[in-house]
Order: sequence, then C-alpha cells, then structure tokens
Amino acid sequence: MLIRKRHRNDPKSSEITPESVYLKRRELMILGGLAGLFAATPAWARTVDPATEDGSRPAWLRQQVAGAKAGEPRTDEKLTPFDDVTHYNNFYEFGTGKDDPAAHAGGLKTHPWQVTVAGAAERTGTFDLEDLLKGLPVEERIYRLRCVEAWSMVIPWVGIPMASLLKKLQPTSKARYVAFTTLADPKQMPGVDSPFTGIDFPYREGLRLDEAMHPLTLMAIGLYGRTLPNQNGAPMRLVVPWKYGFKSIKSIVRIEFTEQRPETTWNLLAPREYGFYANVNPEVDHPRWSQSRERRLPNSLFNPNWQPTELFNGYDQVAGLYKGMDLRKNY
Ligand SMILES: Nc1nc2c(c(=O)[nH]1)N[C@H]1C(S)=C(S)[C@@H](COP(=O)(O)O)O[C@H]1N2
Ligand SMILES: [Mo]
Repeated sequence: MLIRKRHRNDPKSSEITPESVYLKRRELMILGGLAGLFAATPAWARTVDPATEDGSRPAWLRQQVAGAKAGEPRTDEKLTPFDDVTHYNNFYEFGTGKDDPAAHAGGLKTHPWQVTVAGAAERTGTFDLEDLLKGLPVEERIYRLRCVEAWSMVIPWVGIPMASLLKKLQPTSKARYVAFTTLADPKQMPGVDSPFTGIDFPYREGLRLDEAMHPLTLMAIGLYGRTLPNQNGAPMRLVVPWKYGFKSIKSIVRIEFTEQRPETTWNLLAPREYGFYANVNPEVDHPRWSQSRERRLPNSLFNPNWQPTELFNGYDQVAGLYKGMDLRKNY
C-alpha cells in the first residue's frame, strides 16, 4: 500500500483544537435534542454541523444521535480530526482510492432505509430503520480504529450497543453467528460494477454471536456528535474496535443469524491474508507487511507518526473470547 493522499503539515485552526470545537458542538446538539422533544429540530440547531451537512437526515435519527449518553471507553488520545475521518476512507463500493468515498458517496440515498433480519431469530422480516432502532440506548464511545493496511485513527462514534439490538431480535438457541450485508446498488455505488476491486459484492461480514454480544461491539449511527456521513457507512455500520477495520462493515441492509460460520468478503478474496477473526495482533504479520506498528492519522511523509500496535488493538477485555484458541491459526 502506498501513501498517496496529501496530508496536512500546516493544520487549520479547526484541526488544532478539534476536541474543544467538538465539545462545544455537542453541548449545542444536546440542547437541540431537548428542543426536539417539544418541536421539530429548530433551524438554529441545524447550524451546529458546519463541517458537513446532516440536515437532510430524518429528524428521528438526528434526535437519536443527539440524545447519546457519554459511554465507556473514552480516551486521552488525540482524536483524529473530523476532516481526516471523513476524507480518508475505505468503502470500495465507491472506488478503491482513499478519497473516492468522500467524492462519490454523496448521492447515496440513506432514507428511507430498510433492513432485513433473517435466520435463527424470533423477530425476522424487513424493518424500516426507525422501527429497528426505536427505543434502543445510544452512547458515544471513543475507539481506536486499526486498518489491516497499518494506519489507525481515534474516532468518537455514536452508536447502539450491538447486544441491545440483537436481544431485541431474539436470536434462537440455533444462532451461533451473525452475518451482515452491505447495500450493493450499482446505480448509486460506482465501485460495485467496477472490475478493479476483485470483490464479489455485496460486501459481507460476520461475527461469532458471543463477539457480537460483547459490550464493546457497536452499531454506529453517528460520529463526532452527528449522523454518519455516507462515506463512513450511513445510515448504520458495525464497529468492532479490537478487529481490523475491514470487519466493521458499512451501510448494512441485512442481518442474519446463522448456525454455520458465514462467508466474509476479504476472507473469500484472499483467505491466506485475511482471516475470519481478524483480531488486531502485532505478532501475526500480514504475508506482505508487518503488523507490529501503525501510522496514526493525521500524519505526513515527514511525520509518519508510527505507533506500536497492541494485541486486540489495546482492548484486553476481549481476551476471554479467545481463550484456548491459537491466534496464529485463527488469524
Ligand atoms: N461495505 C463496506 N464496508 C467496509 C469497507 C468497504 O470497502 N465496504 N471497508 C472496510 C475497511 S477496510 C475499513 S478500514 C473501514 C474504514 O472505515 P472508515 O472509512 O469509516 O474509517 O471500513 C470497513 N467497512
Ligand atoms: Mo481496512
């Protein structure tokens, strides 16, 4: 992988103080959310998101995001600025370049959005997103995201603990895995028909049910206190912070509970390079590069900002899920 995108050596003032700018915006959003209880979100509340507009999102979704409680974990690490989080992306349905998703995902229609729930669960069928998410708790979690390509970010997500969503769907005793599928619409996603990715769309991912139920696993509906930008997987995407980023599948349209381990996109494409588990592990190198360190964004050619990579991306609390397993074999 090559570093092909320009990186800022002279940050704008908004990037020097991302936390304070962001916290101020959050206060406004919380006020906006309270106002929303009594009336449709007032116009002034919409002005709190100058960086990208999310005013076109449905009011219920903006209110659910604005109502997020501060959850654990938080972090002392510097947040990756909003501009990098939303302009350095992997979303091959919109092209393979890091700037392709921001350039081409603008037209993705994320409302109305339906999600099909299938397989070993009591509540299956096709649901409007609003009904699927209604009544579920929303939290802000600050997670490290470690891509298998050896770069990383720190992102303040807003999301629903996956366990609460899955419990609502009532998996049966047969359910051992949960599989997720991304929308694949060539009319809206220019990468889907492109011969360059080698990917057999739709993009698919999956977790063991106990991994999906772990308290760290999040169904994200926002970041930086606002609804998810399209390029980050609107309207709803998985976030599994202890696994390589490719597990965190975007723009989900299908959730299926299965008995057998589901097929997953990168594992199908290159099984020796990308495993089903894909736990971050500095001891198990990718066949073509080391996984012992990562470039923390934002960085530059002159300041690559290398950091050591930690087992489970530093989230030791998940170690019990893999007790007795050989992590070299189950990469
Ligand atoms: N549907 C879909 N989901 C996807 C991808 C993709 O190409 N398509 N890329 C994955 C990879 S490799 C990474 S690193 C993360 C990047 O998420 P971000 O762009 O929000 O940082 O999304 C993951 N989810
Ligand atoms: Mo990735």
